[in-house]
Amino acid sequence: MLIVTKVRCEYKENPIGISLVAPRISWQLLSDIRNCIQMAYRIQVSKNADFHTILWDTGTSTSSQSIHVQLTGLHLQPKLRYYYRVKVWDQSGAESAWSSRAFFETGLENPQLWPAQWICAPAVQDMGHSPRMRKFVNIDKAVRSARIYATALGLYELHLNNQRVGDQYFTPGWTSYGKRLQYQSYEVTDMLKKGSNVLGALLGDGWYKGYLGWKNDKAMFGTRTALLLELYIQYEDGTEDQFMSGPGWESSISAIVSSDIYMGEIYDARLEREWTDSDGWIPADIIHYRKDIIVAQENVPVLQQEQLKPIALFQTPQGDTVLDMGQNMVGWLRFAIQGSPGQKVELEHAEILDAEGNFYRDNIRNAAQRIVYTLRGNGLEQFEPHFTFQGFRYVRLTGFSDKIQLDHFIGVVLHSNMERTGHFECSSPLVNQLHHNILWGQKGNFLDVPTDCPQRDERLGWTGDAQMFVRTASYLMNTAPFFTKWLRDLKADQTAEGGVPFFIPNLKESFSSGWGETDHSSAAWGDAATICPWTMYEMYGDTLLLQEQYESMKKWVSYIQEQGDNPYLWNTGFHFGDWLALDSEPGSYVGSTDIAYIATAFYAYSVSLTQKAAVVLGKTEDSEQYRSLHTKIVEAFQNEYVTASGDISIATQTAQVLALRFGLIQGSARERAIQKLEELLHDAGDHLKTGFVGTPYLNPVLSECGNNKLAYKLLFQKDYPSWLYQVTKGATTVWEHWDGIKEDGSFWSADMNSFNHYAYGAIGEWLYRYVAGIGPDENNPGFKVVHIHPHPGPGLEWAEASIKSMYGDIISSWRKTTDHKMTVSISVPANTEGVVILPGAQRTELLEGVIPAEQADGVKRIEAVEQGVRLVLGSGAYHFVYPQSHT
Ligand code: RAM
Repeated sequence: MLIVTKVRCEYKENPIGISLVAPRISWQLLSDIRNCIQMAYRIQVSKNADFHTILWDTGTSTSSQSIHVQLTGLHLQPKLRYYYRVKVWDQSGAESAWSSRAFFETGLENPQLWPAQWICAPAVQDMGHSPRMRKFVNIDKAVRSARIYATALGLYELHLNNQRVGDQYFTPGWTSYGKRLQYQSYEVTDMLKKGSNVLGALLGDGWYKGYLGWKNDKAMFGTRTALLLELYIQYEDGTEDQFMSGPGWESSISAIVSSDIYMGEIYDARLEREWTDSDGWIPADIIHYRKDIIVAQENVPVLQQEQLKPIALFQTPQGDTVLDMGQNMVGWLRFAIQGSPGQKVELEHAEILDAEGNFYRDNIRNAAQRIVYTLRGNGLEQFEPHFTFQGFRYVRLTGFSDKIQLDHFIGVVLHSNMERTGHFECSSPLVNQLHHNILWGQKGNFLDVPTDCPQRDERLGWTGDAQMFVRTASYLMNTAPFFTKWLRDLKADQTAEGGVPFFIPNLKESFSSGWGETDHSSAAWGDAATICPWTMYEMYGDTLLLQEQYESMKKWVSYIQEQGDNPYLWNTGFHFGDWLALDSEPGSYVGSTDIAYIATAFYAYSVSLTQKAAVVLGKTEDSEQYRSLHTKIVEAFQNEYVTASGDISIATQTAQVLALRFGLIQGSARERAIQKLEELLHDAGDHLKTGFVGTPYLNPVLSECGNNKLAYKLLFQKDYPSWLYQVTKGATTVWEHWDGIKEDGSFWSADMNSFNHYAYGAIGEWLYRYVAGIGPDENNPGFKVVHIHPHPGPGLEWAEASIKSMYGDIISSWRKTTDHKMTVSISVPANTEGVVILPGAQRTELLEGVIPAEQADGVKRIEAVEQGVRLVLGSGAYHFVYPQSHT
């Protein structure tokens, strides 16, 4: 059986409102035979769901390509639904049936020329309330189809005939608002009725106008919220109608007294009114604001993803009533309550309790994270906020009656709707908890923008953090649309010289972070410009994104080249260094690894990635230039930092790790660095001292350089500093500091102590890529070739991981059995090839199932290598067994 499944358009299932750029189609093959390779595909596109008339047909196209097939031949019309289906042939000649029908729908022809007008409600805004905007729409014919296209300055929530439109939150999303603004598309056919319809929108301040940054600043992007909307209707009789924001719209106050991302929401339910209510409406103001920056939605939307029940309600020693969600989460609390009209309840959110068990929110700084709700008082009422989110595990309740019912509270988890792709489990419950914490770090911090943390008055798209975590994130979830949008913002926000702001989207020019002179371009932070697109390329085979970002990558490296007098060293300017490393004086933010060393190492790395991108994109001249630039940087690096005896002159763990990971030293210098790293770790009692920059690469370097056992040792340390230290302290997400809670129970200073900061969660990549052993192939990206090389080590009896790749599910699972055998189960998706290393195996003793591996169906090559046996496998599921030797 050959089946085509998971047919997607631009990574998405049946997207609506895509831009008019020819979309890319991807699919997966399922086959019950091993070694299945696609020989040909055929795609048909039709305007009809039954494919009655075919608009476009590729015919039988001889190709093994099954991801990102771009429909370049198709001339797209706006506002139109296109159905498509795929069939394939494999190398045995088998032909699949057509895939199930999928569709994509185009959005506006030219959103920059949107005929609708921006409307706003200045009087309501002056009162601080979230405005309501509305318009009555009369319909006297049968509707065949209806869409709303909408965006806002600020945030918006649409309502049609008293029902919320769509399931997305925090629309239009956070982009570099001055330069790019997304619009969303909604199918509303079934929400309309004959006669009078009321179309409404709530507006919130959001990132655009609310508090942002840690300096109590507001209105980073603008001072007024506004709406831009078009309702587009096609009637059964073939005629069309459009209703635009503009004249005829009205505004009034809503029950949202104030709403702010950091501060929370104040809501007075007594002010709730029907959308059809006749009181207090005044004409909306029409304003002029640019439209040339409007683009179709790029990212996956933020949705409600999960619901958590609180695990306890308790009184603190100080007498506070506190709910415990059992998980540091991001979203909000939905609650039901009954009481008297005008009764006020308050919910404050915090991540942690202090050593005495009291509610502790000092580390949240100025982000109030407070919900104040005034009751209507007519029976059971339910509330959840609109334009704010909280990062919390504990909620302090005030004003509730004595009889609080736990089941009246639900934790609603919100984040970008990325497909969960990675699963990992092993024989250590503590490591499994660490994996859980990493995953929750991603859930909490991938709310439209990759943020450093989701709770205090920061929540910014720090480039360094994103760069450190992007590989792990892309194992755990499909991050391609998420990073596509963010990288476009990075590109848009890059300075004319190519500098990269500390966070993306950048804040207004007058905002000064206080770090450095320029607020942009720290090494290891700005390198997000090269590392993130390259990671997307490796993990998803996204050449188009690489092409799109290529200029930005080039600009970043040429920015570096222009710094200082020596074009091959980066030894000028401000850098965050090995942020929060433990090898300088206690309490310092910056580790002791020389910042120019780090900067030059990343410079070399970014140039090497840009060079690789040039090769992929066929830019031969560029590639040659970057190759020679890279050689010169490496030379300069060695001259500057490698002593005559072959040692790296900077004797820190991070210094060794970077040189090894980025291939900056060879031969005996490399051997010495491996040795030195081991020594430095031993000197620290087999503990790490690395910060944000060194940590992500530490364990991969150890496993790569023949020191896998030491990597395991570090993993299994439970005392400070280590990954499991925080796990044993009860962490449910990853901490910003190795000692967020110190051994004596006290906290790192409150001014910067997040308990949900994913940077150190970058160890996740090591769990997938080394422990379980699943890695991409940069020459055959998107897992077209799957590398599987498990690295068993002391302390684990078994480990297994799976990844839903673009081609299908990859599995690697190993187990040491009690009778001293090693079993390794592997799954290689159809239309890909596996390159497998079975550590410690002997070719002659290796079985696949019960037969010698050499004879097994699907095994294309088998050879003895230093680490064990190397196999090249066709697709399929395999089960290898061999005697455990030195594993
Ligand atoms: C902190 C952020 C972030 C880090 C920067 C340098 O404020 O939380 O994690 O990248 O500093």
